[in-house]
Amino acid sequence: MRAGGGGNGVVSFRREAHVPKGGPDGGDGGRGGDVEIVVDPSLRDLASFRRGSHFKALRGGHGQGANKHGATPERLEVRVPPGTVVQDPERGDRWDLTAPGQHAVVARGGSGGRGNRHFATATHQAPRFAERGLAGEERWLTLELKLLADAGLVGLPNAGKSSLLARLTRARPKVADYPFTTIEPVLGTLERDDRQLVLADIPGLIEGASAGAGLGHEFLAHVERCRLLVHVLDLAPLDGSDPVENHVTVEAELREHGHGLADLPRILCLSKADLVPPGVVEAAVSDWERRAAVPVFATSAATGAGIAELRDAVFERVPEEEAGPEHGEQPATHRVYRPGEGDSFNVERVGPGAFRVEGGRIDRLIARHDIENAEALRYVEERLRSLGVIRALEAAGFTPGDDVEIAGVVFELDPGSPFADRPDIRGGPGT
Ligand SMILES: Nc1nc2c(ncn2[C@@H]2O[C@H](COP(=O)(O)OP(=O)(O)OP(=O)(O)O)[C@@H](O)[C@H]2O)c(=O)[nH]1
Ligand SMILES: [Mg+2]
Repeated sequence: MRAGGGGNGVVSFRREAHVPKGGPDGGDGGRGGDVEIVVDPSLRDLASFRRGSHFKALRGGHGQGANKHGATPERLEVRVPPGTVVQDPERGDRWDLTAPGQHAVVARGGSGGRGNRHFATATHQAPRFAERGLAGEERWLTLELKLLADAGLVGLPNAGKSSLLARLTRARPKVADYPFTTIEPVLGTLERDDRQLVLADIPGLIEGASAGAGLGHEFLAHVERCRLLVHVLDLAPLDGSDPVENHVTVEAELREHGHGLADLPRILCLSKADLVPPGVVEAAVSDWERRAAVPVFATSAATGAGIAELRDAVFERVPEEEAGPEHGEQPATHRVYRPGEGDSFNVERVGPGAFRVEGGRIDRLIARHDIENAEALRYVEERLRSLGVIRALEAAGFTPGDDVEIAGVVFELDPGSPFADRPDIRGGPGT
């Protein structure tokens, strides 16, 4: 994400037929455009970011004569689906964007430079320099989509998860008698008179899913936000595998994945009950109640048996959400980063007759000015003096004419006697 740079201020003088010697009227540059991330509820995935991952806001317009300000462009909006977690791995910033319309400015436009009229003083009425605009903020961000589901269906491939989702909600996920039918998470809404819950069906988990095997790995992240997991266990797997071992496999993957999955409340759902004699189902339910120490339901997506009970249990077990600020307030919490904020600076001697000055404010001062321009350089020297930099340099052994490096620019600094011809500047630090 790159915000726009600020426009430059300009050098201009008034020219009118009846004004023989017009004063400076160079306008200021406009601010660069910000980059803002906005939650768009019509989006479902981050696929568009595969096509393009560079986002650049427009730069601010340059100032013009007759005190005309440069234009400030519109901010660049980058749209993401609800549930996107935006992170800056380098600076550690993190925005959790869950509600439609939530937004966060992730890169600030650079400020515009001031036009020459700002530098006119009583004795220096025709300044021939102006400030340059500052670069916009630039950063790489990681986007991760975590579904916003209240409850998640987890289990081995073919356990009957999608069939349950289709029974419980209006969602119509693909159902088939082979593993990995579901290759992308599917959401459905559980309806009750007073309440709705979102139920997620994720691809089947296999051993090693938490370490990347199968399709389960990247989807386990989707159930991190859930407040309840429904573990779907096939009572009579076609492949003849043992339900007890299958249960262990899935629970182990949830634990391995971390992120609190193992601690989420559980419901165990014994699926495909119609394929097993009723007496066996009853025995299995009480066995599992003892073994797993969680609520157990036997269901059949084919006949509908046990579905209403499962639905009620899900409603009962998903805690009511307390209306956090996250859902009412629109702006996402974010920290604004300003490059080099703070006025402090460091002076360091880097060799004989050579010094380096470091500090955000000092860097910006240099970035703003063309020090090839003698007038601009003199202005910079005055600012360095009033900010206390010259005094600090002198304390470090600097003598006029030595080389000074600031923000990668090396120049001969010769503040000389700057105030000899500038009686308007007096009394700054160091004088
Ligand atoms: N008889 C019967 N068959 C079922 C039932 N539930 C699911 N099935 C069958 O089991 C097979 C797998 O069902 P799915 O719902 O696709 O299973 P899944 O857990 O979503 O599978 P993956 O998406 O591959 O992980 C399909 O052939 C379903 O028709 C049930 O309650 N009774
Ligand atoms: Mg499925």
